[in-house]
Amino acid sequence: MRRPPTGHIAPSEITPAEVFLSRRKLIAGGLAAGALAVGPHAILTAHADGAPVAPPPPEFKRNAQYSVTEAPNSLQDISTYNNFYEFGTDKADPHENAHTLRPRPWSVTVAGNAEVKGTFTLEDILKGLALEERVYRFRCVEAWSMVVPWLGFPLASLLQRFKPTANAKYVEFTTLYDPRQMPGERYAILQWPYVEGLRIDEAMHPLTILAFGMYGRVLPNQNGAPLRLVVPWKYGFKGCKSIVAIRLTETEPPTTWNRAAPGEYGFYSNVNPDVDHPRWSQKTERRIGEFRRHNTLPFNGYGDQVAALYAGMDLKKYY
Ligand SMILES: Nc1nc2c(c(=O)[nH]1)N[C@H]1C(S)=C(S)[C@@H](COP(=O)(O)O)O[C@H]1N2
Ligand SMILES: [Mo]
Repeated sequence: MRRPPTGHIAPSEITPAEVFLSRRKLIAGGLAAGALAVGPHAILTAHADGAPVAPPPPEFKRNAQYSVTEAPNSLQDISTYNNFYEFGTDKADPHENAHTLRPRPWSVTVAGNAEVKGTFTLEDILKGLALEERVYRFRCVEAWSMVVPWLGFPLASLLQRFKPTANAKYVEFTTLYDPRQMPGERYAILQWPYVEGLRIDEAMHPLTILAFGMYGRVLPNQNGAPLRLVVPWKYGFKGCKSIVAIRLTETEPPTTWNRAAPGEYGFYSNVNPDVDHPRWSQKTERRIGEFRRHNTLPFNGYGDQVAALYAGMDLKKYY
């Protein structure tokens, strides 16, 4: 039985990824983009009630090796309970306000210690990259968690194209700065633009992805369209949204939350139940949509795959 959609997800937020991608093909082939207009009705019925949608289209294979088997949160949960301070500090604000972001056309500037640098369109970035679905655990430093079926590609496969030099020890990511599109940037709640960083080996790790979509569709604006970082063994704030610049640096880049509160948020931000936040415990987490709390796992459950990156490091000091 089909029920009317109860969510508030605007059709513009859920352009099917296949429509975006095939539109590119058509434009390349000289056809008008308008020929592919998809009615809001067709899109909404696919997401009625915010329930998990149809399986991803065949060109996006799920990467089982890098996916957890836990049930994903609903699209409704993932797209209405957000942190994106550029659109307000309440969890519901980004969903309500992020319609002012224009994720297309978009470009990303690559700079720093790399042989190949410059400004690339989103289409250039995506060209030749195989999109994969990866179901990852997501743990916010505020002690809530979700399971998200991202659609993306390993960051390493993109970085390799830019041929990082031997001096590229870290990677810095920067969010768009445009107060007209991101009204929260008019207020000094954080130092804008939002910046985050990884050590180069963390950036090159096969679990680190740039996400372009979720649930087989392009990202809703509030989740960081059109391209955002996802590092599943770290707290969610490492996942810089709406990225416009990637810089390969020799020294550890400053990061937004570390600048705002250095005693609370470190550069590494690895999920660690044994290092409490100064104001709350990190031992357990509330899975959004459930009542029972889960125990938080070291490295968010990805320890087998990533603990070696930190061999010999005191993770209480480098939190
Ligand atoms: N530019 C930017 N990126 C950001 C944030 C932000 O406020 N601005 N919030 C971070 C935090 S604290 C979290 S938990 C995740 C939330 O991602 P989600 O809304 O897709 O769940 O985004 C991270 N990336
Ligand atoms: Mo977060």
